[in-house]
Amino acid sequence: MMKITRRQWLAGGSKLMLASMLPRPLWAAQTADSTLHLQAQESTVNWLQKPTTLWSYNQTTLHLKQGVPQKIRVTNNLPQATTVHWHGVRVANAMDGVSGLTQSPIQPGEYFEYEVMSPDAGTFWFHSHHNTVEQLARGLYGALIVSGEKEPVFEQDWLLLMDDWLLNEDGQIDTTFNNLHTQAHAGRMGNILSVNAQLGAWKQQTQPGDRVRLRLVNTATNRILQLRPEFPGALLLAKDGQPLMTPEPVGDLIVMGPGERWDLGWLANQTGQLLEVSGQTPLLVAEVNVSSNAAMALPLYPGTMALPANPMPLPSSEIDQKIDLILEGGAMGRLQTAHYQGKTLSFRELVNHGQVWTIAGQAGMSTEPLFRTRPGQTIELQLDNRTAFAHTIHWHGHHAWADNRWQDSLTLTRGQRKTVRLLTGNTGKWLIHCHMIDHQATGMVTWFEVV
Ligand SMILES: [Cu+2]
Repeated sequence: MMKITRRQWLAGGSKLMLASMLPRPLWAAQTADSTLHLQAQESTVNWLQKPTTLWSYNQTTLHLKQGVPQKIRVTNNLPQATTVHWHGVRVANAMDGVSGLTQSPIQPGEYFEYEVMSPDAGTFWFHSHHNTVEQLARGLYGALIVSGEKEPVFEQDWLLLMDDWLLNEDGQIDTTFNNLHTQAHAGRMGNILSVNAQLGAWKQQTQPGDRVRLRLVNTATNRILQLRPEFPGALLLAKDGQPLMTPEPVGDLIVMGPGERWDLGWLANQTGQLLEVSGQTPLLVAEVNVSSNAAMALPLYPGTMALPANPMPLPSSEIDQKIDLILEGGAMGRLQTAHYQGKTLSFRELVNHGQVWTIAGQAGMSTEPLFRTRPGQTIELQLDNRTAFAHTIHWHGHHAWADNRWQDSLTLTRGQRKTVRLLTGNTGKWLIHCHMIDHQATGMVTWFEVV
């Protein structure tokens, strides 16, 4: 190990002094300017009669260029440690932001410098991945828009971050983040729906004939959004940041589990709206008004709206490895036993450890990965939801081919089975977990390793 002598230290010190007296070299200024500074901090919103305190970032939307590395310095101004996960971005593993797996958490008052390079253009988001059950519920997330050079022009490019908040009678974030009974069911549900951190419907105005791109992100901790799009002629352009090969009609309902994204596109010709219909009465989420001189519907040109493909290969039909991803546990799940921290425990014993959900017979993180593989391998994941609840399974740093498209998250209804093909990419340790954060926190999390 190099020993720093007093003389070296003095020499270094005097150089430093000299440097500070000289005019700042241009490259230093450029370096400083190109780093994005993200602060995790307290903030307030005025949704009710008095302010509500949230945890948030100083920037709610980050813009990156496809394929261009971006340094992002995250400074933690919160009273507890944190990390940032770049959801859906095929980052280098050390940048994935998983506390305890890919990095140590950023302590209060400290910072961590991420370098995020997205090979894909599209709609992503970022959020805390440390004590997520509390930090996401308090609002610690933002949108990450990666733009590509060859994307078609849209006169309107809008983003909707939709969230579900649980506020108490004082209008503050309810702090019962870990209620095992709730967690063994569908998870903590909110009593407030926000769109872009505002209460009430999000409204915009556009001209007839404008090409509209609408990026939908479900940032809720546990709630599945059921959205009814009423935008005539609207098409699905991309899922989880990956363009569909051919845009498809949106249909009557878009079901979005926590963390999932959809990009919609249409040619504005009449006023349209987006409703959330999971509750007893539909909630108006968004309204796009088109000035009334649009006399007739305009023809659609799906081809002109198609987003260029990202550098994802077509899925291989040759499977290198098959992995069973059986989801078990929860209320009414009849789980008998599971592995937890190297032991086989009864369901009752698991509950005593705050664990109620399992993936492939294992509750929580294991010391060994679920599987170990090499880059460029096609892994068939056989998802089998043997529980009485829906789950949104998210794989880190990768997309998997499911329902004829690349996705980083997939919602399975109770009892549903689905086979997806994951193409392994960057080396490292990657999580697979339920993005209903209450399920993740109580066992539904595992990992795989690419070496
Ligand atoms: Cu789940």
